Amino acid sequence: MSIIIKTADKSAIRLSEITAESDYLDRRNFIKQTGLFATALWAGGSSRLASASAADYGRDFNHRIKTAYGQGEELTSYKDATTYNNFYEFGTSKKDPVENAQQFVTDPWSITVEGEANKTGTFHLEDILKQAQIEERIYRFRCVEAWSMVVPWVGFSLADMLKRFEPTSNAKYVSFETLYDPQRMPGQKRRVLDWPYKDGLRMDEAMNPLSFMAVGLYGRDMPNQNGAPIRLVVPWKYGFKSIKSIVKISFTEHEPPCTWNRVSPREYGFYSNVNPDVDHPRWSQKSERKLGANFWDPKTDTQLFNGYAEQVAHLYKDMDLQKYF
Ligand SMILES: Nc1nc2c(c(=O)[nH]1)N[C@H]1C(S)=C(S)[C@@H](COP(=O)(O)O)O[C@H]1N2
Ligand SMILES: [Mo]
Repeated sequence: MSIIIKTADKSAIRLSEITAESDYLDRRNFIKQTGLFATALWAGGSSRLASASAADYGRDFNHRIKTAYGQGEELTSYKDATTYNNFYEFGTSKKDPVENAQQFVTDPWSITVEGEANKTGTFHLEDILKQAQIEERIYRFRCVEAWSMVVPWVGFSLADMLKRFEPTSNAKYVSFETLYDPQRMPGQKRRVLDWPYKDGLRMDEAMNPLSFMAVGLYGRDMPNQNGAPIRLVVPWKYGFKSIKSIVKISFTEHEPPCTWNRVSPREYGFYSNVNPDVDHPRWSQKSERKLGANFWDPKTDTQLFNGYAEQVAHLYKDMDLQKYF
């Protein structure tokens, strides 16, 4: 049994060992059988990961902090979350990224920070990681295409990282860019999107405690097809806001250009908060299909802000959600 440390703010526990995928499954069954979501109960397990990928990469997620986020959620299987992907840099069909991204080399990796901040420059990912408090957060994730999943992400608070760059008072937005390198990202040889992929947030959205920089999932290094080595995860917004393989962060005074918003502003708003009452012009957003569900299973109701209203509704209290969608 591992040592359990409870912290005051979010009843976090420190795992002394990597939890293998099988442990997640056990845990899920355990939760199902007992109906208990209590933190301490699922911290155990002594198995090691069969794959040494995290270690190969020089990463150590053994000491990631377990958080209370998503307790009681039924996790999507590792297989579904890593074989059904949107990552147009590696092809436009759901099966393309897992097939085409395997040779993608993400070490070394650096991120350039520019714009309205005191500490701009280019930073090695490993240095950013050294300063980060690595956590695990189980989040729901809802794609604008009306499928969804539940994933245990490994990473750190976006706000904690952004604060270190000391944004100035002019920084009203923050934007992110994916790598542009058609040799390494073969999907970029075709102009299916205006590369590089870009997306951004209002500063107060970025500083919300839910906003997360993910470097792994299921206790493992981020698979290439899921956005290695580092991606954004904004769980109350449609999935396309959660930009992958980030190489640039810019602090700006004005709303930054976002790839899908530029493709079709009436279909993909800048905000793109999950909202069952604002349909996509071509389909309903009232319900979603969970990855791994059978085709005969009933659809799941979509929740306002993907179920995170308590944490984020205040950000939009003076806004018309139909207009600023
Ligand atoms: N750079 C980049 N980031 C991206 C995408 C993309 O095509 N390119 N697709 C987005 C979309 S539409 C979704 S739903 C999620 C999918 O993440 P996943 O493959 O980990 O499920 O990534 C988002 N981030
Ligand atoms: Mo998506």
